[in-house]
Amino acid sequence: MSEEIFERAKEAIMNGDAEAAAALARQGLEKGIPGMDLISKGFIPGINEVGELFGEGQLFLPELIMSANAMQGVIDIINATLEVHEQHSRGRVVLGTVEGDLHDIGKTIVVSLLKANGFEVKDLGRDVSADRFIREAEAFNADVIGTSALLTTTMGVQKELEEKLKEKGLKGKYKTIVGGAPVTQRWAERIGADAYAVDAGDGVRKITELLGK
Ligand code: B1M
Repeated sequence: MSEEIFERAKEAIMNGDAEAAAALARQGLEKGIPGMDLISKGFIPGINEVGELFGEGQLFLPELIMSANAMQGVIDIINATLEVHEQHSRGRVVLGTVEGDLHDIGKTIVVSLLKANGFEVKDLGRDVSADRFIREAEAFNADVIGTSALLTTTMGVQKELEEKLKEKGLKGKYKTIVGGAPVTQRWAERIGADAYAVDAGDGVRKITELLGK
């Protein structure tokens, strides 16, 4: 049963059918399928396939936008079901998508999962400059700065952040974690980030490790 819902969820995103995607998200939740499973096993494979077809020139921007909108609707529905644990903060994180980059679907999933796991998170949204990450971390008294980059052309902002933290003598004060489809462990090591996460669950694990909790 779950497999069928995952397959239909993938198709709904590929068809850019926001209504069908929302209905499947609700149906899956009603059947007791965990929200994160619906996202990672159904909807994400759909948007990844769309990305591949777009990259190959088989889909065009309007279709990409329709699929992205359908994905956003589903994320909103599933986020609303995640329980937020606010009693004992496990750490303070500022997180955003880097400057020049408007891809925020993955970042929003990471934010939700962190909150659901007891972290205090300030979501800076998208198109966030290295300077602003630092200003916000200072103001929020953050432990961790998390950056998401989806374009090979915007990954450089993650490097710029490391450089600016060093320049300002703040490198040891905040732990940094990087993510996003083109980002790798190797990139994290190259720029001197403290951690890399492949997906939202890995983000929670890595931040927990960084804070020694
Ligand atoms: Co665009 N886009 N897009 N896009 N888009 C990609 C990234 C692309 C790979 C598609 C392709 O060509 N195959 C390509 C980039 C190529 C490259 O850089 N070499 C691309 C392009 C070219 C573009 C435009 C330039 C297209 C144009 O205008 N001609 C344009 C750029 C706009 C801009 O940013 N300035 C553009 C626009 C868009 C939309 C607006 C239509 C839409 C985004 C809507 C939105 O986000 N609100 C969009 C989409 C949807 C995609 C794809 C298809 C899907 C991205 C996504 O949401 N994935 C994408 C192809 C792909 O990545 N497969 C593509 C699902 C999401 C859950 O995954 O974001 O990877 P992801 O997040 C994951 C992990 O990476 C990780 O956890 C998340 C959950 O598992 N993670 C972290 C992410 N951040 C993390 C941070 C952490 C930890 C983990 O800690 C800090």
